Amino acid sequence: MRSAKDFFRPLAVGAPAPVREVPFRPSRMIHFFDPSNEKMAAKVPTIAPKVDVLLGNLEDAVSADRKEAARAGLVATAKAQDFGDTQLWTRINSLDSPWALDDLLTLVTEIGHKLDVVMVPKVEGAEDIHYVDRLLAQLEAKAGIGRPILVHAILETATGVANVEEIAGASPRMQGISLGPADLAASRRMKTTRVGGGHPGYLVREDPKDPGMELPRLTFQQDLWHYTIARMVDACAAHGILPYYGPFGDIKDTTACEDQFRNAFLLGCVGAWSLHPVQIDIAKRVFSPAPADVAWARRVIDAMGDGTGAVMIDGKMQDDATVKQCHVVVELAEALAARDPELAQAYEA
Ligand code: 1VU
Ligand code: MG
Repeated sequence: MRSAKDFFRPLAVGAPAPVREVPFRPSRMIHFFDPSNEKMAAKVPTIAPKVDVLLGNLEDAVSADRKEAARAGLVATAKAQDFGDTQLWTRINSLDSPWALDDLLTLVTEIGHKLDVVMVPKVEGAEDIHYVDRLLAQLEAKAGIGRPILVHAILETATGVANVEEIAGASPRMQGISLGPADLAASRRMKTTRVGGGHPGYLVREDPKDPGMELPRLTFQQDLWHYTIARMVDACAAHGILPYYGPFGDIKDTTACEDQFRNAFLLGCVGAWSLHPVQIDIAKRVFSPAPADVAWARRVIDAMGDGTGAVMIDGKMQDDATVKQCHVVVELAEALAARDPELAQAYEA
């Protein structure tokens, strides 16, 4: 293991110095598109200004015979488009595939100066991040890239979940982690066939009201993903990186998508993936704090003065701990407002 003193040294001669803190840039929705799909790629100029992150997906959902077309399509799209302050990410193929190495070689040398983050699927442990970390440093040096490309891991195997803390802290390049519920369900041998969301069979039933009478008993659907999201959020918070909910596959069920995204937001996630244009506004709505919550948080901060002691506001006790929660809400609102004039107005009203 390298010394802690070396953690912030570049891993290749001529590579940029690693970041010491993950820059917080709004990333409420990571919008996936398939660069080998001409119809989708043609929509990039209109979609890019509406999303915080645009991601050219090279992995699952791109068929094996389209992998090279997707890689070339992403290079062409990135070269043709000025993304303004929208981030450009890519999801490379998994490290056990024959495509991952060429994905990195091509993308970093051709469009590395425009790429903000490389999302790595099926990460199982720190060794996967170390492999990508060293390669990125070599390629950044070769291509003369002046700032480090960050790395985002998808948590989608049981082994990855077991090692989530070491993954989160594996490199100063680590930007964040997304939950990948579909691959994770398969890896765990869960009996679902969905992409995220609940399942009607995963429930708790109320006790019999009157044993022997067979009166109907209420049931409550439970959240299949609570444990993993909470674990991922803790690992990310402990290492100063950002947690995300991943994909919600029932595109037509916009209500359940919003619920899933909101659960993740409330638990600490900063964004989710949008797989279809209809999910962009859902993520934007959910991952931006409500104006009423921002106004309340500001009221608490004002009333708390130096942030210590206890006061009562509208019958609710406020103290050093509630004011910290309010700072989380206000800091997020201010970061989002700096990028989104509509939100800036809503938060000032
Ligand atoms: O109106 P038009 O025909 O011109 O365009 C369609 C369609 O092309 C377009 N569209 C998109 N544009 C940009 N980005 C997208 N992600 C996107 N999705 C669709 O919108 C118009 C309306 O589309 P539609 O409602 O007719 O939907 P389709 O049947 O065309 O496409 C639906 C799917 C789900 C297949 C499509 O949205 C898609 O492929 N999305 C991305 C899927 C993906 O990236 N999956 C991998 C991440 S999830 C994972 O790894 C674990 C499960
Ligand atoms: Mg996956």
